Amino acid sequence: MDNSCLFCRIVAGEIPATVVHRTETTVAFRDIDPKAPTHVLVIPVEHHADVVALATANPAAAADVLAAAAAVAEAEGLTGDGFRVIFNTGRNGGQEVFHVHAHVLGGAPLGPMLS
Ligand code: IU
Repeated sequence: MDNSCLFCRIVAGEIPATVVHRTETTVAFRDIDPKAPTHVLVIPVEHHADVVALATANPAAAADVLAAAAAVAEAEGLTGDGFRVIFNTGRNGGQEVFHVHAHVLGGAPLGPMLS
């Protein structure tokens, strides 16, 4: 755990979040500033800055994040009409929190990716 990392502190229960799914290796919680009717962040318990660092250091944990994202989409009723999973990565990718997270977005048509 990195004490200076907001998402590590959410995992530890030190900062409140609306957790919707949890496994031994992942936590999923609602984004505080939702960009779609459903907007959930899925993170690994283990701290890695971004998806490249995660996939390099612990590919099994990366797979766990994807499985958790799919489980969240199913639980939120998104799989019928579809949804979007995004890993913003680095400065050009618009990443603001440097504990890797998958955005799971859905509940309405999201439009083209780059609009
Ligand atoms: P990004 O991919 O790093 O840009 O996304 C960070 C997300 O984390 C963004 O959608 C924020 O609204 C969200 N978030 C949050 O859910 N809880 C927080 O305490 C903070 C950011 I700070």
